[in-house]
Amino acid sequence: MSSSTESVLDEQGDYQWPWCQMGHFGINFIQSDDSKAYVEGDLTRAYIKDYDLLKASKRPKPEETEELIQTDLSEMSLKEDETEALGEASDKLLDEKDRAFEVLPKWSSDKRKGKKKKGKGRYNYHSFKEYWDVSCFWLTQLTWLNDFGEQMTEDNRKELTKQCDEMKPIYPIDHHENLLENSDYQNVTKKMIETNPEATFEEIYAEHCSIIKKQSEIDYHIFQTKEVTRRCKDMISRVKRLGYAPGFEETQFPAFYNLEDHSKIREKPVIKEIRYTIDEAYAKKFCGADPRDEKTDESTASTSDINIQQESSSQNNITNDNPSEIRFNFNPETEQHLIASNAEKLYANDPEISKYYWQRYRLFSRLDEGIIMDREGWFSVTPEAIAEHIADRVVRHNVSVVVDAFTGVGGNAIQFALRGAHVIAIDMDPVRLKCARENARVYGVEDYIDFICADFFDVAATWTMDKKMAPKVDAVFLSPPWGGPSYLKAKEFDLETGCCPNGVDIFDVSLKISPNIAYFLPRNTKVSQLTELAIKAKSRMEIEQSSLNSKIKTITVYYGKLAYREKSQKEEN
Ligand code: MGP
Ligand code: SAH
Repeated sequence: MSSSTESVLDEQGDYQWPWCQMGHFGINFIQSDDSKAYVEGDLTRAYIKDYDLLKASKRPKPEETEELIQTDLSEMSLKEDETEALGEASDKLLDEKDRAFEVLPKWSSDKRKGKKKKGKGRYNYHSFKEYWDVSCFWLTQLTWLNDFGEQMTEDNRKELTKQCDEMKPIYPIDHHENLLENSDYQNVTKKMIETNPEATFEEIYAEHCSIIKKQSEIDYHIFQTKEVTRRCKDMISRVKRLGYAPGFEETQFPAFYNLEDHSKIREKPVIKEIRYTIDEAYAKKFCGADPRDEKTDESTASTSDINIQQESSSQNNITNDNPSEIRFNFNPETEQHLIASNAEKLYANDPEISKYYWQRYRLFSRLDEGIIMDREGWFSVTPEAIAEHIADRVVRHNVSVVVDAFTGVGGNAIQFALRGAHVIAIDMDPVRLKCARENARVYGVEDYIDFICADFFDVAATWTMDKKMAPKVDAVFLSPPWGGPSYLKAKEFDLETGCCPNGVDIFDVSLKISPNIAYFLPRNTKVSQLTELAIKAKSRMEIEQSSLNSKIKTITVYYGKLAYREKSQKEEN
């Protein structure tokens, strides 16, 4: 696919299912070693529907349960006691009446350029320089007028008052809102005049400007800290309204740490600056609809603390300790418990699994043609429509070889292969890998998939140590175990402790194989952790929610070239 075709497709979000970009963010971080990092990304959603497959699964519940989610500058004069304080020097200055005005730089209407920013609300200045450019005339002249206006002629005083009025920035920082009431901005050159009565107006004016600038810079930074903290909190509440689990902690916001304090060990990257846009229309549409609070659209949803992996191993009566005993051929006589279409009876007393049976065709539309699954396969296989969408997204980026590092029963591997990719399918569980191969046969794509029964960490280590052993990999897909169906019990899913193996370690190892990673994760995974992965990958990111029949089921996080990029951004690079 040519890159121009690719950008057109991506720009449209021209996927099989309706897709939208709900938000965009850019965050500057300071990491634990004081280094800086920038992460840019998008929050998106794919609206996938599979009502037909759900219907065919003969759900016992009625259809309705599907529709769930879902400064008047009046003349200023020095007060009497302040005028006295200026002492003899002031008297001398009074003789030279208009020098207090003439020393000022010539005003021209050009200086207004860049001052007015259109739009409502606050303007987010990018730097002190930007703020100073917009406000220096007003800050220096108004304070000068306040300190020396009495020594000007009536006309000049009026003229300067008018200019100051016109040059007031639309969005002054809080400290400058009532500038002349702020003691930090009154009689700023008093000390200089007292210690150097011979000082000329030129010298006094230069000192005046320098002091005003220094004070403004201090106040600007205090203001910025408050602003960035406010923006952090605001972004987090909006992200929550979209159904994500933000995962950021207050200690990561500027108001809660001291940037200068290098002695403090920071455990997590802290936010220096944050910018975002969130589409309010989407935020409103799903306002208050935390998908985790919603009822399920499945029949007998329940959760349990049972250690699913142990159960699975005992049920299959196979351990991974002795790979030489593994038999990869499926025997329908002796392994009837794996046949998916027979599972109703097998799992009749196992509500955790029977709920998946009652949505079985959404897992594999060709389930009755010989699909096989073990217990863990049932609750961890990616629903077919979601797997189709992910495959479409991954393969369209000139991806011909995909590593499916946690293949399971093959839900994703099959869809990558169906879209023409060559798949390297890895799983350390021989029974599940056997299921994957059998299922790939049902879909006619077994020849496009290499099955490797091994620990992904071992495979990755082999490929990393010996480059000759390593295939050319275009993308890595990750769908590790989430610790069983109880992953939704916690408000926020922790990538490090929730995934087994550790989800951060999995990502680190995958990065050594390819920068292009699609990470399939629980919908309540902490956005903060996903952002930290993007810092490591030095890549942009996209967190895509898979909405299945209006319910957010899962998220897929794309890194590297798999992440959404607007056409204009593509052209820039
Ligand atoms: P789910 O637990 O069935 O959520 O998982 P749902 O349907 O929202 O449940 P409810 O009780 O809130 O109604 C949804 C999907 O996530 C499953 O169909 C799987 O595709 C995927 N999934 C679930 N688990 C527990 C795992 C897992 O451990 N690993 C992987 N890779 N996918 C999983
Ligand atoms: N996407 C799959 C489901 C994956 S479930 C599908 O659609 O079917 C997660 C799988 O990861 C399980 O099958 C489990 O056996 C496997 N797994 C867990 N740890 C692993 C490891 N270290 N290396 C390889 N596979 C692993």
